[in-house]
Amino acid sequence: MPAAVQSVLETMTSSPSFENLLSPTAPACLDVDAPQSWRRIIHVDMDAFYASVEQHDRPELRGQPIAVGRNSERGVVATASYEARRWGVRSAMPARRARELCPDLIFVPPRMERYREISQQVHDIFARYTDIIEPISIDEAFLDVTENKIGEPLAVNIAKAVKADIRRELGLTASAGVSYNKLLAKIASDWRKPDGLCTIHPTKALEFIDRLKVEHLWGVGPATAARMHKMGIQTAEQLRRVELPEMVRLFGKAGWNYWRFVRGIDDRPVRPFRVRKSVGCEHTYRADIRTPLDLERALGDLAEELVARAAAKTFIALTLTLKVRSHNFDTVTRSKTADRPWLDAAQVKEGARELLAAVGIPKSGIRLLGLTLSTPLERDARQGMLV
Ligand code: TTP
Ligand code: MG
Ligand code: MG
Repeated sequence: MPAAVQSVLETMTSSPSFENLLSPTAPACLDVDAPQSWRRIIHVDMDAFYASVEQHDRPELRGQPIAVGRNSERGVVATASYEARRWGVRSAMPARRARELCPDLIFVPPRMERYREISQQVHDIFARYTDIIEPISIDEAFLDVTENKIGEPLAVNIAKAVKADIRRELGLTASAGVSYNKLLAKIASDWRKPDGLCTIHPTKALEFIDRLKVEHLWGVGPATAARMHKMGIQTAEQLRRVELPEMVRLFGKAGWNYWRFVRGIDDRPVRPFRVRKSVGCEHTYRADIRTPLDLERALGDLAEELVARAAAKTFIALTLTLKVRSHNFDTVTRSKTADRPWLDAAQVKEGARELLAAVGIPKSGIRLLGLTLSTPLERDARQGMLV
């Protein structure tokens, strides 16, 4: 990091008065057209996520250069521990190249289910502080804590509390960025990794932005960055000198965003995605179920209903739970987690039959049957995998 940027950051993060400026009455110096009330946004991203989970679960891997991925000819590194990064090992690198860079590299096969489980636990920690949580991937999310559940006015204190909970309860580290918009919170979380906490003060935002390289800006990929470099533009400050009509002419709609970003303006809201944990249905029968034929029919109907409800909510999950209440009100549940999701009624019915066989059919008759799906696949996981 250039010394100048470092010094700006030091000033920002050590400024005790910063958080008090995050108030609706703070001067709206950044958006001249639409004065904004400062929001308090935190971006949290887990450090070397898959690798850290492996090192946590397997103490013998701690302090070692590890790569999560398959050590095969066509294998690719999903992520590397910070020890391996010192050797230049990076995400998306072919395993063969990683082995060349770091001959002692230890490859660990991925365990997606475990990472999803931890991801959910991290999410549960966020939810102690706010319901406005926008998951971005398996290991990161935005939190809007302008209003929060613990009535804490200082966003940085919430970021500290989240990091401390993650460390204490999960034995993992996360980095957090705090600012008044998503763009800056995201850049800030990346700034001091691992175990970082960086705050970007609204009144220092432009000073901070000026020193960013254009590739740090949201939406500027390698191709756009290369175009900007050709035009002699390396930093956000240089990009700020390009007038709006020219920016739009050059980069279309994205140009409008760049024009705003380099002025510290980003009013995209944190869009909460309520994580549904289960979908279920149950039925109390007017007459107790006593015959195998009635039981077959009841299970079939319930399975159909469950699949339809889950489909309506676009809910996809791995665990099926059966609930059985007998005539004399004894209630038993049994679950089964499959390695592929429960998607069709025949499959659900078959699973329910197996669970019922494990529970045993109550001799007094069945008063109630219920089926529930849980252990959801996360959003991105369903589009090919969260990451
Ligand atoms: P990142 O948050 O990008 O990376 P990271 O958590 O491993 O490391 P950092 O400390 O820099 O945040 O991605 C989260 C997880 O997503 C990562 O642990 C593994 C997975 N992943 C891939 O499988 N392939 C990829 O190309 C990347 C970038 C990530
Ligand atoms: Mg990460
Ligand atoms: Mg991430």
